Amino acid sequence: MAAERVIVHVDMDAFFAAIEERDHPEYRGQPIVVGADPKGGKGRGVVSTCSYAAREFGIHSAQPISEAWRRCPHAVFVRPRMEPYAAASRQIRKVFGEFTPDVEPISIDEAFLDVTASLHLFGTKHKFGERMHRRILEETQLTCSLGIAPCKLVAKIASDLEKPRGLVIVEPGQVEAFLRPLPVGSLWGVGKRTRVALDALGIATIGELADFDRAELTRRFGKHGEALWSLAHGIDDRAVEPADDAKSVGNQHTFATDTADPRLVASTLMELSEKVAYRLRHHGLRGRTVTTKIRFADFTTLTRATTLARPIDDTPTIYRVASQNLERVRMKGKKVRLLGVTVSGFDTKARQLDLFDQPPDRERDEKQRLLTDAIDSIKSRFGHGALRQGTTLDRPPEPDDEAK
Ligand code: TTP
Ligand code: MG
Repeated sequence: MAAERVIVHVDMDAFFAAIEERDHPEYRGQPIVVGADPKGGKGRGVVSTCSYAAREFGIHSAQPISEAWRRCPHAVFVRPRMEPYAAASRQIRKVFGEFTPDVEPISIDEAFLDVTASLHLFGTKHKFGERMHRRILEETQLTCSLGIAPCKLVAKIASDLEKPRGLVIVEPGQVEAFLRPLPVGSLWGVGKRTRVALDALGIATIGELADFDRAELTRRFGKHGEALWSLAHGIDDRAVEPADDAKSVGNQHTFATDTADPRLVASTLMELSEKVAYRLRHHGLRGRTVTTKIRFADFTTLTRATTLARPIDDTPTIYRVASQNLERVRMKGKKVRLLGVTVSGFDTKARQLDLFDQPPDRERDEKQRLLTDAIDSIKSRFGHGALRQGTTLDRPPEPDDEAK
């Protein structure tokens, strides 16, 4: 039998709100709500997250901001600032790297680590957990919660149990007992429809699912039923897949009709640059290489790449370099079928480099940063169609871009 794996799930506590509290000592201890502008209770949009003090009023992520206002009008309401959140995300990723190279980031504030091979360097699981807490706190002045278990499923559930600053360890022999009392909805792949169907069979908890006849589940739900039965028994072989597998972030767009219109090409390039920049920032990534891909009507495809001295994640720079790449392609009135923009060459030391690089124009950089933050917060609330930085030329909306 294969050796037991040791999987850690790390999730930051009240991530955006904790960063606001850290950066604004005057907010300390007050309920903090990060999200849309409440506009005295008339605001639209939702809560991104809130501090634990605010949760006591029943405020939570994705709740209408107007309801949050109603529940606690004296809370501190702030707009999201993606830049410091992305910076903290990069910092925690760097800390994870001190513990194992097998890190799979799941979102901006959360990751799986496979520490099967490295745990012995840190002693017991408990010592490992305490050290992770301490290192994250030292580097970011933020707290996190940890679940340590033999598989992803259990590690993820465990990290959520004792938030904030939780450390829950589930030993291999305890997995089934740990899972049994939990609602079936805690299992991966159990959405609302499955929950209703299971409920009709009298299955509400993971234990009840585990006790259910396996063949009968398979008969009713096919492969999905069998997978659920396995999960209910704590059988989850999914590997931690390191982020290094993602070496680039790119988007491409196929025109509804092939085009030779330079304005349409330029504005499409701008939209692609903006999507890529947003995704980079969302994942706390910056890259040094910008690649532009162009496919002509006859399907010939060319790529041009430029590598910069500094890693970047902002729309104007990506757009500028992507355009310069395109200028190196002879178009000669040829019709364009597809355009793509990709950023690669991710630099985990991006923040450090910045400290030594004097920006050429601080004021301009600051303005761009504020604009970028504002756009990110609008997009996170209303989706990508909501707002676009303009190229000098406008164009009518196009069909959805295909993400690569
Ligand atoms: P979560 O980890 O789900 O939440 P959290 O870190 O704020 O709180 P917890 O202690 O319960 O983990 O999400 C991480 C960040 O993602 C969160 O701080 C804000 C953002 N987010 C949104 O913008 N909208 C959402 O609906 C959710 C769930 C999160
Ligand atoms: Mg979190």
